[in-house]
Amino acid sequence: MASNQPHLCFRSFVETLKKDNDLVEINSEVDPYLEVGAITRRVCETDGPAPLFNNVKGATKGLFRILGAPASLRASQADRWGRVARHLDLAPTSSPKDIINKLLSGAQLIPPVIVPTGPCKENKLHGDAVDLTQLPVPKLHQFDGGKYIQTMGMHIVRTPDGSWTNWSIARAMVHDKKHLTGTIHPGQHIGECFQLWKKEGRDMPWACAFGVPPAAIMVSSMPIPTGVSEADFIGGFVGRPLEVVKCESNDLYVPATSEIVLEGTVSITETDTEGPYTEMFGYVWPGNVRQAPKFKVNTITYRNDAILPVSSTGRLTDECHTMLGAAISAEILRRCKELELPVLDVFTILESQMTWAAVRINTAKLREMKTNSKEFSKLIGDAILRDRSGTLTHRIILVGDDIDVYNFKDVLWAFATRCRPGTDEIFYEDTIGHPYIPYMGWGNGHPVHGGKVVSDALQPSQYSGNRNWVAGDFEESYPEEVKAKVLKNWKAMGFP
Ligand SMILES: Cc1cc2nc3c(=O)[nH]c(=O)nc-3n(C[C@H](O)[C@H](O)[C@H](O)COP(=O)(O)O)c2cc1C
Ligand SMILES: [Mn+2]
Repeated sequence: MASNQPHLCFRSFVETLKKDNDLVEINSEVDPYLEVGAITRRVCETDGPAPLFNNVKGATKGLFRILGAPASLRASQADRWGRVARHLDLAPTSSPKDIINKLLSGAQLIPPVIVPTGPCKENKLHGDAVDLTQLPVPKLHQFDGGKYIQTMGMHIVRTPDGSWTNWSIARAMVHDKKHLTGTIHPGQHIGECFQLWKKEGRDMPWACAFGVPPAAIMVSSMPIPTGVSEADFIGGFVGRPLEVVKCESNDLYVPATSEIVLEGTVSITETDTEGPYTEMFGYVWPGNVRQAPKFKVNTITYRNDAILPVSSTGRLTDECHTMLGAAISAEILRRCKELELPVLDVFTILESQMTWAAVRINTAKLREMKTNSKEFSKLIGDAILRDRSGTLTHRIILVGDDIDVYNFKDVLWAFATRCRPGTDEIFYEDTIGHPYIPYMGWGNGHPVHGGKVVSDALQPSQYSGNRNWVAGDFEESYPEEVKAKVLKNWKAMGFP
């Protein structure tokens, strides 16, 4: 039977949050029309425990309860990233660095194993019983153009030749009884698969699984290389094959413990309206309706008392910032290591709404390279900003060994004081940019190209040899014996 460890089974993950005191069970009736979204949004903005809505207005036949903010942050500094860490079988006190390292720890790819059945097959709806408009799908924000069932589910598609199966997150809303409309960007892997089906002239078989193994949903937001199946990648770092079961209506496989599975096809010809949606950069553009492919749903299977995970995206801090941030940081780091660049750490800065990546340089290695600011900035910029790992990154900040990239105060200090605007920056206007960032899609320049920069916050002395300054802080501006004495007497002097 399917494994029920918390990182491999969403239901166990929910139980673990409860044990961690990181879950609020709401048993009174809550309206999926804006109320679920508003509660979840406020949880994100206050770093509150995850809300489990056990009594969603309109739910019938076990469809469905809702878990909001499944990978947002906790208020306590000690286990701030605990909810994310629980996705990966890590201690709740783990740091973002631990999370990134875990994502990169797989030594090999381990393909999934097919099991005969699993909890996701406990209930099955076919034919007329499939009516998406009858489900209590949340309308998450007031200016959203629809009810978004798909904010934290995993799209499952594969190439027509069956050689590559891609698992990824991309939003989709309910269109009518049997259809969703959802974003399929050409640069995303789901878009690449979609193009192959278009060439074949056949609709794309598709499934969307909700409440998948937490380790799987983390990687579904990770820009791993083209051609690598997320399932195999996940198997690699969890150290065992994931358990999957065959869909009822097509030849795709879904995680056996999934809470809810939609099965069907994506039309290669039909589109309809999608959006607007309140996005990860913290904005919605009312009236911004786009055309998007239609996803036909012909079968629904689900666990008893199913739970739909939901991300109420917007300003800090939700799953788009935590999960996607860790996933992108990991991929950029992997890319730098692959190219043997002298990079120690990478972190996409939450406070920049994930548009900046701080890259910490091993300055001893940098000096051996006998390079300079312009040359080195270009080397790093070309490696990241032109790669799929850096699609979302619009500013790279290069910092020295003395800066902790996980600490925004450190990064901003270096950026503000060591990077001379213009002189210490190189700009990219020919890369792919992210159109959802306001200065891109609704700004003064090209909406999709460029708008990227490498800001070098290394001092010239870090390239050439000797660090010639001392930081004006407690750590560096006092001798060891004075610091030791101050720390020893701290509480006795009356400081908390
Ligand atoms: C909560 C959440 C929502 C996301 N929504 C979208 C989306 O609507 N569209 C999109 O293209 N990517 C979205 N992403 C980012 C993709 O999942 C990410 O770029 C991933 O690498 C895509 O998979 P791929 O690498 O297989 O193409 C979202 C990520 C998260 C964590
Ligand atoms: Mn992929």
